[in-house]
Amino acid sequence: MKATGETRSVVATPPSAGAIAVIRVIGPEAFSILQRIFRPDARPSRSPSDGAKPPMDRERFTGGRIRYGHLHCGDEVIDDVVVTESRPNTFDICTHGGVRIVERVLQQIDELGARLCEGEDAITEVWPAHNLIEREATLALTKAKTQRAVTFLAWQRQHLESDLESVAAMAPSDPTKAHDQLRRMLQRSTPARWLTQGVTVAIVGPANSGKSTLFNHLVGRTATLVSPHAGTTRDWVSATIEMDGIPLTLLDTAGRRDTSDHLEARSIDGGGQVAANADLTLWLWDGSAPLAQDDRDLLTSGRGRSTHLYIRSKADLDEIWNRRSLNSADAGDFDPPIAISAHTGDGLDRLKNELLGKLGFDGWKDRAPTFFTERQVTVVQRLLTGGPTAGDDVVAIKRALTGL
Ligand SMILES: Nc1nc2c(ncn2[C@@H]2O[C@H](COP(=O)(O)OP(=O)(O)OP(=O)(O)O)[C@@H](O)[C@H]2O)c(=O)[nH]1
Ligand SMILES: [Mg+2]
Repeated sequence: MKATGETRSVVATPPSAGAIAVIRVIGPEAFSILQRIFRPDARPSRSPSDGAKPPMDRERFTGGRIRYGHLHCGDEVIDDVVVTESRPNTFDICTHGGVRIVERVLQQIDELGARLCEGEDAITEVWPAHNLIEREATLALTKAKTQRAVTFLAWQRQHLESDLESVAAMAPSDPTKAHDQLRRMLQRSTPARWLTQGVTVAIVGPANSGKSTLFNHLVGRTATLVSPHAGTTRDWVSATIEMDGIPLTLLDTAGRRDTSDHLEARSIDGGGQVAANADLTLWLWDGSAPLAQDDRDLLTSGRGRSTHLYIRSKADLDEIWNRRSLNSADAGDFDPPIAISAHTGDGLDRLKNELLGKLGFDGWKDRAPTFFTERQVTVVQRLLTGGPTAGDDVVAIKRALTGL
């Protein structure tokens, strides 16, 4: 992070072609740098030091005034620009867009002593944060993939600190209640991470069970091949969709079966590994075909996974098996499979609802206090492990979370 006493620059607009770009110069030397490169003229002069003009007066920027003029690099006029002092010692130079124009201006500013801020520091220079929670929300907002994530993060940015304040205020008189409140905020952190960063859902199951058909249906286009021949999907295929405002990356994998085909065996292994790292797995079995012993073994092995859903596909065809027809040893405590037909659309709404429920979005509120970064979760977990003690604990948590 840059020292705040240092004069620095930041490009507030994306690094690509565009009509305009905004370069911000911040710090004690910002105005003197501007004086050396900017001439507030209607027309370009030969150089900033030519003629008998006195140096530019700071008064020109008082009251948030916007000044039109020319940016000079020695004798050369780089661009015509508008400049304003958006905060004390913070000047926004609005140039014409274009990567090379911006590069040229930055080079000039750099030679005069302003160091370029990039990455997260650049974001918080343009969108200042008053505490660590605001900073984390700001950074997450710039990467938000859906409107729902924006609603959630904007709310946390505005309210989470004051909610923590209320919990800290209640803690001395009722530490148990304060700790319970923090635990509730903690419980929501996993869905929060999925909402803000995205969740990965893999579709796995025996060959020919309809995985790719379901994948295409959820993605809303033909993104992967479907055919009546078992073993169609080889490489795993991924596509990112938005499901109820949750950014969701779907993975279609090669169907599992015994095969002597070396390439197919590698596809099955590779797909299995990708699926093992997914946040949630959809296990898909063809309800219109008899279950082979391998399929039963797969069903059993899937049982241990914490986040999965069982699906019985091709529900528009005659049902050959269902949960009741599995023998009791196999069936055990299986969640009942969700019957779907990707051809008729039956069961797909239920599948989406159950999927969102499994991810923790049943009764979810975007506008409720939630810890939404790994740092926040670690801080709270570490300090909560002591159990409900005096209110000092909660005050310490609030301090650690906000950095105030
Ligand atoms: N009747 C009916 N047929 C379906 C349904 N879903 C898929 N199928 C058919 O089942 C066959 C296999 O579908 P795929 O989606 O390719 O199956 P897969 O599981 O991806 O197969 P592999 O990639 O080989 O593992 C195709 O002929 C599909 O048209 C369904 O809901 N109803
Ligand atoms: Mg397939």
